[in-house]
Formats: sequence, structure tokens, C-alpha cells
Amino acid sequence: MKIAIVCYPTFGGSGVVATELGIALARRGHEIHFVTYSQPVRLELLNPNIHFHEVHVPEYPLFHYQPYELALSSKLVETIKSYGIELLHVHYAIPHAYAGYMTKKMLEEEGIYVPMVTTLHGTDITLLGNHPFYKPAVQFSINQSDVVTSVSESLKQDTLEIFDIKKDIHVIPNFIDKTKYNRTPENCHRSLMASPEERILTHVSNFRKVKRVQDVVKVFSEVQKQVPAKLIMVGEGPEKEGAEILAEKLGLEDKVLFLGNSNEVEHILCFSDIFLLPSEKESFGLAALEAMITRTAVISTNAGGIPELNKDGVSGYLSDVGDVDDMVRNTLKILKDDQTLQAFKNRAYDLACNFDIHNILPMYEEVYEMAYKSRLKKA
Ligand code: GMT
Repeated sequence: MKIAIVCYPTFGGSGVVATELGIALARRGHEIHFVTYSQPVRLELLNPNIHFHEVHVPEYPLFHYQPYELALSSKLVETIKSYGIELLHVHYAIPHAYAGYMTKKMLEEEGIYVPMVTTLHGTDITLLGNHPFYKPAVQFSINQSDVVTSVSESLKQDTLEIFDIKKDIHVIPNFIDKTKYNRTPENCHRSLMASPEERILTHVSNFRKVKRVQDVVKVFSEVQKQVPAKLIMVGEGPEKEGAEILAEKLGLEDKVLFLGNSNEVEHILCFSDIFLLPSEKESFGLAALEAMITRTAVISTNAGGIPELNKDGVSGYLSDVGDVDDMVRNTLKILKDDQTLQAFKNRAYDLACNFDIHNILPMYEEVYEMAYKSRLKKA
């Protein structure tokens, strides 16, 4: 099938899911066209089935805000016509589903029917979509999609509570490609980060408010008083500076490493023991899944869809949002001896395998078929 994928190309779960999905679909023989404002960070253009079309938004002094949706929908119309695209898959409702709907309507004027699949990722629903400034447009464009998917059961329920949705929502969880995570002592350079007796705790995010990165530092601060440890913080975002200041205030400068954005998260996770995810909201928690597939136990909150992935007492532990003391207790329970830690790591890996791309890709192909049939009915 010839598929156009619209996503945010930056570091962030929705862009990663869209990119990895496109790559996997291309390997299965589908022709994939990414349409976005810059090349997605994880995109490899070496596959002949993968194409990238950049959306340019010309700066015009009259506009206070440059109209990205307009440029995107025009680019989509042009790409769909030039390459005979059969299906449009938009990731993150705002503004992609809205631009996708306009694209469909413009094409319909010319007798071209292209079905649209919209994947809801989280903050497009729970934070932004909920805002009265956006809500009517988001609800409208979700209802106008041919097929709607969400990345967890929890996000599906949130969507149904927040909006008046007239469509079925198909839950298709986030995924990983387990063959990409092959941890061997030779390719995992643990000694670069910590001494043999130290445990390694890791956090990966875009350091937005919902991630509660100060809780990460607070948990680590208490844990390292009882167990020698290092904390690795990966990512960039508005709350990073506050976390750095807190780490300094707590005298942890030598024990906390802020690495910034990385394209090699799996190399960092390969020597991690515990992944900390104290988020206030999290529709799924792709970063935790990426940690689990590298055999890293997860200490998280029970927010959103995290419990669909991290199982309490199995792959890690779940706490209420903000309950730093509980997260400290749980971390120490896992780190109490090598045998316990290894058991949590192994179970985290086993659970993560359920989300391997080979199990999830057919679910997307099924909804594509469903959407495609709706096109045949309309054409
Ligand atoms: O977590 C973020 O802030 C990034 C955000 C995004 O849209 O890129 O991630 C959301 O989508 C991911 C992929 O589906 C999910 O794994 C994340 O849980 C979700 N984030 C939130 O709900 C806060």
C-alpha cells in the first residue's frame, strides 16, 4: 500500500512511533511517504520504499502566526496526487488530524478519496485537546477520521470522557523492535558511567512539566544514601534546568549526569538497572518500554496507561503521582541484592517482548485494510 505518514519529527514518543512504524512498513514492502517539517530524527532514508517530503512554511511579515496546517495540507494534496498515495496516517491529533481532514476534502473535489487513520498519542488529548481553544476542532477531526487508534486503553477511556466521539477507537499499543536491543558485555560500556559496585538509575524524557523530573532527582537523592549509585538523565526540555539546580543543591553534581538528547538511547539503557518514570500523565510510556527491553526494571507512577505496561511487583513497581517516599522504598526493594534485581530485569524483558513490532505491525495493517475498504465504499 502507498501510505503518507504525518508526524512530529522531533524527539518524542509520537514521532518515534510514527517513524519506526514507517520503517517497519517499508520493510514489509509498503511505500511510505513521510510528510513533515523536517526529517524525523530516527528516519533512515536508505530504504527505497521510504520517501521524505518537507513542508516549508514561508515567513510572511503580515502573519503573527505562520499557518503550518495550510502548508501541510497543501503539501499533502500535492504528494498524494503525485505519488498515488492510497492512505493517510496522521500521528498526534493537533493539528495533524485537522490538516488531514482538509486534505481529504480538497482531494474529494477532484474525485480522489483517501482514507485517514488518526493515532492519538496522549497530550494531544489529555492536555492540549482538552483546552477550550482547541477542543471543538480536535473533536471534529477525530470524528471525521476513517479509523481512530489510541496507544492504550487508558487513553481511549480519556478520549471518550473528554470528547463526544462517534467512532470506535482501536487500541494499538506502542512497540519496540527487540532485535535492535542486543545487550552483550562487549557492546555495553558500563564502566564508562559507573564503578562496578554502583547501581545505575536512568531517566529519559523531553523534560516537560508532566514528567516531574524533580521527583527523579529526589528519588535518586534518597536511594544513593543507602546504595552506591549514579543517575543518568537523557533529554532536553523546559524542566531540565530546574532538575540541574536541584541536583546541585542536594550535592549530587558528581553523581548525576545530564546527557541531553541522544540518538543512542539503547546504548545508555543497556547498562541501566532502574528506569525512573514519575510522570503525572503518560498515555503509554514508550521510554519505559525501551528500558524494559534492555532488561531495566521500572519505578513509575500509576498514571494513565503505564500500568498496562509496567506490572507492579513484576517488572518494577507503581506508586501514586508525587509519592517520592514510596518510589524510594520500591527502588531499594529491587536493589536489595543481585538476585532480586536480576529477577526484575528478566521479567521486565519478558513483558516487553509482548510489545515487539512483529505482534503490533499486523494490528496497524488490519486498521489500514479497514480504512481502505471505507474508501472503496465511497469512491
Ligand atoms: O511524552 C511526551 O511528552 C511525548 C509524547 C509525544 O507525543 O511525542 O508522548 C506521548 O506519546 C507516546 C507515544 O505514543 C507515549 O508513549 C507517551 O506516553 C505519550 N506521552 C504522554 O502521554 C505524556
